[in-house]
Amino acid sequence: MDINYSEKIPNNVNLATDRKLQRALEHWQPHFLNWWSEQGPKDFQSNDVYLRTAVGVDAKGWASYGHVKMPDYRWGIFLADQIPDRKIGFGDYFGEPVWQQVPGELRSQFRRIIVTQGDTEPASVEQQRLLGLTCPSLYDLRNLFQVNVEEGRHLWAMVYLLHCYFGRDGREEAEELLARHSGDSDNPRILGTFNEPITDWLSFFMFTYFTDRDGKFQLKSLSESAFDPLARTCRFMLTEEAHHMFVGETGVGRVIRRTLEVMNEIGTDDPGTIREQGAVDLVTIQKYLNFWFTSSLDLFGSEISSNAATSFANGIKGRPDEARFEDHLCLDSSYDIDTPDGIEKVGLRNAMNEVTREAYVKDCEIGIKRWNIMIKRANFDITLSLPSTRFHRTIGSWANQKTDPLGQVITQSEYDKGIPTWLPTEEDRGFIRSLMQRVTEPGKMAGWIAPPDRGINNNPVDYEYVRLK
Ligand code: BYC
Ligand code: FE
Ligand code: FE
Repeated sequence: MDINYSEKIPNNVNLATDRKLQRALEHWQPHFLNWWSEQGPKDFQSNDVYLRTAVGVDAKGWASYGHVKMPDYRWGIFLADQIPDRKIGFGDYFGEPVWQQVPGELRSQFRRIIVTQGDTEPASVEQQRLLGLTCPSLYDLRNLFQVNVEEGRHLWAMVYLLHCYFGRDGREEAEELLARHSGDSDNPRILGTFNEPITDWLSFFMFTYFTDRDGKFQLKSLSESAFDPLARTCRFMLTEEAHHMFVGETGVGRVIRRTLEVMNEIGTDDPGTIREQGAVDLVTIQKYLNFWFTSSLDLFGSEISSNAATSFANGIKGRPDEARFEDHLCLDSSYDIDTPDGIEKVGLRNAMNEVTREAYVKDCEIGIKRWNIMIKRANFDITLSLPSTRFHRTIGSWANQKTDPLGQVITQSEYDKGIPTWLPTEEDRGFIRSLMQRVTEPGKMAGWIAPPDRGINNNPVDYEYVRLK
C-alpha cells in the first residue's frame, strides 16, 4: 500500500485499480487547483515553503519535510490502516461488523454529514487567505501555509468518500464544495463560524485554538463511525489536526508572553499604556477568546437534537472516545440539559451534541490554565477564562436568551451595554489590525508576539521557512 509518486494523486487506497474513481478524481483535481489559485493563500504561490507532506500513514510516512511550492504540494488520499474485524461500537447496530459500503437507507444522512465536514475545510482556507500578507515572522508564515495545505488535503479526504461511495450525487456535492465560499452572501459556507472573517493573526490563533479543536472532536466522533472508510479517513486526519491546535495554543501563548514582557517593562497592566508599546492588552485577548470560543460552541449543534439521536442510533457518529463509556446503546439513560427554563431531562441520544460539547469545553480549559500560569509567574494578578456556554450563542437553547459571560440572565439593554466590554469592538479590531505589519527576515518577530521556543522539525527559529526569492 505504498504511495506511488508517479501517480497524479498520491494515495493508499489503490486508486490505480479503480479506473472509474480515478477518472472522477482526476476530473475534479483541476477544479480544486483552480479554486486553490483563486481562493487559497494570496501571493506566495511560487515561493518554496518548508512543508510537511503526508506520503503514507505509518510513523515515517506521514511527516516528510522539504521545501515545496504550494501548488505542487501532494494532496493525497490517506486512510488509517484498517482494524481487522472491527465491530460497530455504539447505537442500534452495536456489535455488528462495520460497513465497507454505505447502507442504502442511510445514504442521505451520511452524505449530509460528510458534506458538512468537507465544507469546513476549504472554508477555513478561504477565511485565512490574506493572512500571509501580514505575517509576524517567516516561522508563522510557514505554519499558516502548513495548516492551509492540510485543510486542502482534508477536503480531498471528504471528496474521495463522496466520489467513491455516493455516485453521481457525491460528484455533484464535491463540485458544490468548491462553489460555496466563506462569507459569500449568496452561497455561504454551511456552518456559522466558517463565514466569520479572519483578518488578523490574533483571530487566526484563536481560530486554530478553538475552531480546529471543534474539528478534533467532530473527527473523533466520526472516527467511531460504523462506515469504516469514514472512520479510517478521520482517524488519519486527526494526526494532522494536532499541529493546527499547536499553532493556536503556542500562538496565543506567544502573544501573551510578549504582553507580559511589556507589562513588566512599563510596570502597569493598563491597557492603553500596553497598546502604546505595540502589544496586545490582556483585556483584548479575553475579548477575542470570548468571541471565538462562543462561536465554536455553536458548531456542536443544539443541545437537544433529534439529528444527533438519529446519527447515534444509525452508527453515523459516536461520541468522542466512545470506548471510554460503559453503555453504548444509550436507550434508557437521560441527560440533564441546562435551558433558560431550567433543567430539562432528555433521552441521552438526543443529548449527544451536548456530551461532545462538554468534552470539548474541558479540552479548551487546558490551554487557558497554561496561559494563566504564565501570567501568574510574571507576577500579575489577572486570569483569562472561558465564558459560560450560555453566553453569546446563536444555536441551541440559549440562542434567544441574553446572558453575561458568567451566564447570568440579563436584559437586552444590560447586554447591549456590556457587549463592548465582552467582545471585540470595531476599535479593538482596528487596533489589532494596526499591529499587523509583515515581518519576513528569518528569525525576526513582529513586536506584538514573542518568538517560539523552538523551530519546526529541529530546525532553528531563524531557518528560512519560506524562501521569498
Ligand atoms: N451553523 O440538530 P442541530 C473542522 C444546523 S470543524 C449553522 O442543532 P446537528 C475544521 C444543522 O446543520 C468540524 N448551522 O445540529 C475546523 C441543521 O441544519 P439542517 C466540522 C448549524 O445536525 C477548523 C440544523 O442547524 N465537522 O473540521 O445535530 C478548520 C439543526 O441541527 C450550526 C462537523 O461539523 C451552526 N453552527 O449537528 C477546518 C461534523 N449548528 O440539516 C476544519 C459534521 C447546527 O436542518 N457535522 N446547524 O439544514 C455534524 O455532525 C452536524 O451537522 C453538526 C450539527 C454537529 C454541525
Ligand atoms: Fe481539517
Ligand atoms: Fe484543522
